[in-house]
Amino acid sequence: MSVQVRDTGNPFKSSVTTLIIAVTDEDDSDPVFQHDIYEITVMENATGSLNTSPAAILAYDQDFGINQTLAYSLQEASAIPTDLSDLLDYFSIDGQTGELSLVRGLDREVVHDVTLIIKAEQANNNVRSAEARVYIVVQDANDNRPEMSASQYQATVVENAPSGSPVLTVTASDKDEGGNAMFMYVLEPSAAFTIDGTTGQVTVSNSSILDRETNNEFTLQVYVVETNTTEKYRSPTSTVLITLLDENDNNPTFTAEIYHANVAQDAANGAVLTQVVATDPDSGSNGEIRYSIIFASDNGKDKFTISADGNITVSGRLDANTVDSYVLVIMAADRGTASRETTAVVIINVINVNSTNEGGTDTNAIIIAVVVCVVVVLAIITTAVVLLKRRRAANENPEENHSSNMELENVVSSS
Ligand SMILES: [Ca+2]
Ligand SMILES: [Ca+2]
Ligand SMILES: [Ca+2]
Ligand SMILES: [Ca+2]
Repeated sequence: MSVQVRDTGNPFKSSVTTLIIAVTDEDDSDPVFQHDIYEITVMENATGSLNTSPAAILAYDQDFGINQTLAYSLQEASAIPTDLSDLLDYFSIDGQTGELSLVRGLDREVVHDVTLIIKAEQANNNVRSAEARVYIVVQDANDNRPEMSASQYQATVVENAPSGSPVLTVTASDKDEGGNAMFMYVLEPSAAFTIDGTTGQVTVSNSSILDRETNNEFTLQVYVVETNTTEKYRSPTSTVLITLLDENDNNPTFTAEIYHANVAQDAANGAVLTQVVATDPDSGSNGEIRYSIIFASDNGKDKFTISADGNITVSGRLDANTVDSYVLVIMAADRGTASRETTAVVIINVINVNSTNEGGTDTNAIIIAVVVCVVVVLAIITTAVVLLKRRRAANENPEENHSSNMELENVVSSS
């Protein structure tokens, strides 16, 4: 600045000179960061130097001269969604340059947004300091395989269910994010069932294979595979066990179309004539069989009864002289809600035991008696003829009389 000096005379005399004042700085200001907030985007699992935005971390001292040296340090770290207790240890900052680094890789599935508070303080006076924030966004890497929600699934579906019928829905997940977490469902084998690759819903794809009587259980494999990644990671395979529920789709079947039986007319009530058997491959009540006599010839319905196990028994008086055979129509019906049935014929011959057998005995006796009589008569006639012939011969030749008489005696005694 200019300094003038003058005397008090009139007019005065003066002189001007330049005065230079040197101002010595006093440490009266804190340091300051160039930016209050720095931002960083870093890949999951990456380590090394971090590039901050909008510029490299830098603080400066607002004083000049002796107070310029600053030291950088990390103060605090917090994260979303998980606040790791050792989060600060993942980072380091160069005390002199302020360069920020990751010394351990971050797991995005654990922390994906980190906030750091950094500090710059004067090397000679740590009371003089400044703070700034660093926001770090962790970007996803495809470091997780998708996983099924269970290792085994079970479901039931009624046999013959039409194609498209829903059976069950399986689920899976991938801890990664975005395209790294996209996958599709795969079901193997896919002959009878199919899976919606997007929703995991399993439906019937071929109803004709769903015959419980042929195969009542299907064991399938299900897994998911990534669709948007280069790795195409696959989940472990889970099992899908599908059990078919029965539908009443089979008629009972008799072991024969026609059964034959004989019964003595004097058979007691309850006597078993024969057993008819029908089978039904359905399960439960759909395969339980009831037998009934739905028709009997000659009003014979009351004369016979069929039991729960198919035994046909006598339940009325039989008389072969009146009716010597009956035709029964037997029905086997299952107990399904929509009952199915089938029929068979039983032909029953009634045998007249008493009269037939006793009559036979009488006839035989008569026949034997007649035969004996005929034989005796024939023997007498033959003997007589022989005697007559020999007597005539003796009259013609008397020497042979003695022997002839002897023979005659023998013949008579033998007869
Ligand atoms: Ca993944
Ligand atoms: Ca990941
Ligand atoms: Ca049935
Ligand atoms: Ca069935």
